[in-house]
Amino acid sequence: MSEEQNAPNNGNYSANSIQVLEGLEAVRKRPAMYIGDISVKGLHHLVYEIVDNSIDEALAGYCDHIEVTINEDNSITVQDNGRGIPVDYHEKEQKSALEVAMTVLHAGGKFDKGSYKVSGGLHGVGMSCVNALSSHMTTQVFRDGKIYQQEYEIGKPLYDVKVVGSSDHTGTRQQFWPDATIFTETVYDYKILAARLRELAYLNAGLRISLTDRREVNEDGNFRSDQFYSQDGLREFVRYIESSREHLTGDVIYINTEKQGIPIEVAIMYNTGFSENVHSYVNNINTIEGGTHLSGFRRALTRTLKKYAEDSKMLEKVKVEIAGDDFREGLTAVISVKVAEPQFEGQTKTKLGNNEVMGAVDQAVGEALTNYLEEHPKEAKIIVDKVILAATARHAARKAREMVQRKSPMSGGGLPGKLADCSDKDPVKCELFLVEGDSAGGTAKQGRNRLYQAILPLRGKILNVEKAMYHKALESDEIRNIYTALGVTIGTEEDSKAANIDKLRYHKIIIMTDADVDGSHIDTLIMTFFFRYMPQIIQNGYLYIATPPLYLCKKGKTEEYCWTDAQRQKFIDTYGGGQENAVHTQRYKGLGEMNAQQLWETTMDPDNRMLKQVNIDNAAEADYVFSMLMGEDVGPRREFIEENATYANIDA
Ligand code: 0RA
Repeated sequence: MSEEQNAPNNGNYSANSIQVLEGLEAVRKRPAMYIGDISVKGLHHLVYEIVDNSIDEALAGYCDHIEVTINEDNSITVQDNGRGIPVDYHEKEQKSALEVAMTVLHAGGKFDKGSYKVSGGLHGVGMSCVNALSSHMTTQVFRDGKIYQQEYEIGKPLYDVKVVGSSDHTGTRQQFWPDATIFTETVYDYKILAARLRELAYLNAGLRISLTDRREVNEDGNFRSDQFYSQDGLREFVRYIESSREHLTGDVIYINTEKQGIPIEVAIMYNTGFSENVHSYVNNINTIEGGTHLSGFRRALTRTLKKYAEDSKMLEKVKVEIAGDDFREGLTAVISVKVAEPQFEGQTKTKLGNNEVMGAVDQAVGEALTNYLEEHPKEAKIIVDKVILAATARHAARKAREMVQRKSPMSGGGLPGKLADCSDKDPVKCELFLVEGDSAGGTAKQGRNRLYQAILPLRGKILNVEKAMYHKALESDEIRNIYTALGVTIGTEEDSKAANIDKLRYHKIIIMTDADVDGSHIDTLIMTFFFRYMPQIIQNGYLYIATPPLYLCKKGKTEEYCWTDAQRQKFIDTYGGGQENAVHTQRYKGLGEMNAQQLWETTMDPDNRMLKQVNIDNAAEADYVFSMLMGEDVGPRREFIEENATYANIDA
């Protein structure tokens, strides 16, 4: 409960409103504390805060459609068809309940609707917080045949709630303009919103969520728009994530039940690949650090499959010991639980701590999986065979790992021969460049600042870990070199594939490749490796991509590096047109065409360079995208690249 709610109410309206303003002032003073950050993430978080309230209304059973619109001016409108925020007079606060909801911090909790609050973790701070961070906000409530309205500026009401019309619908409509004096980024990214809204639709079967972008029309003259709706919930969600992977059996093992008063929904699918992709949610929040629900799931999966394999005598001829991890190779699952009073722990407050959830999920998954295996002996055998194969491969991997560790004793400080290390030893200050090719690697070694910049040249394309067994990955020289250079040990399979991430020797790992399709492919391979093997590196914000220029334009003494065709054209237009003058542009097809000084100036010097930080905005979507990019299917990949590629037109 916030302070102003604890404060005694002396009936003094103005004293009361001053307290309210102080609450919202706190949000404006430290916005990052409330919404994460004031850049892209926080900007999009505003939308989720508003949508969450409508989802609460859907969970309570009164709303089945939410419409999100990005308006021409980058304001956002969220409209739902719920009961509408109550507008009656609030005795304690001496104002309309609507005004309280919009202006009192944490007022959301005041409406006890007996449902599971969607909000949780670090954020979930409610509509008043969005209001405080908006230069303008308009709320309309459709209720009792009327339309009620109130507007605000940086959270302060411009007038009392008033009736502005009549309507036979019910619902709530919110429009807000993120405050440009607070946010460093104010342009919404359609894809970021779409990924989260799609996820929400899967997590809340039967709820229709639409997204429309009114900023531009596409070729057919319509606004870009998507409808997210899932009849089958998580069952469809795993199918979506798995759509580019080769299925092991084609079945989705689906559980939708309630244990000890906790609603539990789980969908499980096996593929022929080698990674484990389990996405877990508590009250619609992605718990990236896992927690008790995930532990319960894993425990039940291991126990049930092991018992089935033993009872059916499938393990008799198997020589190797089967471990927990073997049951999860090629496993994709989504777990969603609703917990009335979730306790979130961990570094990013995305780890569920409630102990009672472990047993509930364990029981639910154990029962359902036992039934499935008994009823589907053919599929059960295929799954157990895969587990046995995984165990066998794991033993081979252990041997390979022991080889690696013997060859390059990490405790003894043995570093890869190709690494040109930096002299500073403070990881916070140090950068490792992963460079495409020995030749560019050589240039980078000359051009770098050797105090804090280390160079590791990589030979062409590194192994696609999406398609390789773990022990194969460990046998690859390039992958071993990356592990060794980073200083992290290759983990045991039991926990994570990168143990002791705290030993990491660089807090900036920068992928530097040619600005062409091959370079991008290498970027993707390296990102896939980190995403699957050391996601902590990405989660901590340590992974970056360098952006070398495409052109050096010269006219007389004027020189300018250009990163896009448009920049180059502008240079030509400014310093004299004509094809002849375009010949004065030097084209860089690869890093190797720059000399050491040029590479330093444009791509490596912290004062001039532009690094793109890699982050996992939405883990389930990233899982889908990586498997699609690295998978067999050409169609969706081409589509994705055509839609997202931004290379200049370089004829190879
Ligand atoms: C509290 C009580 C009732 C509805 C809501 C809150 C509500 C809040 C939001 C926020 C966005 N959309 C919303 N829709 C509903 C129900 C009051 C009643 O009719 O009894």
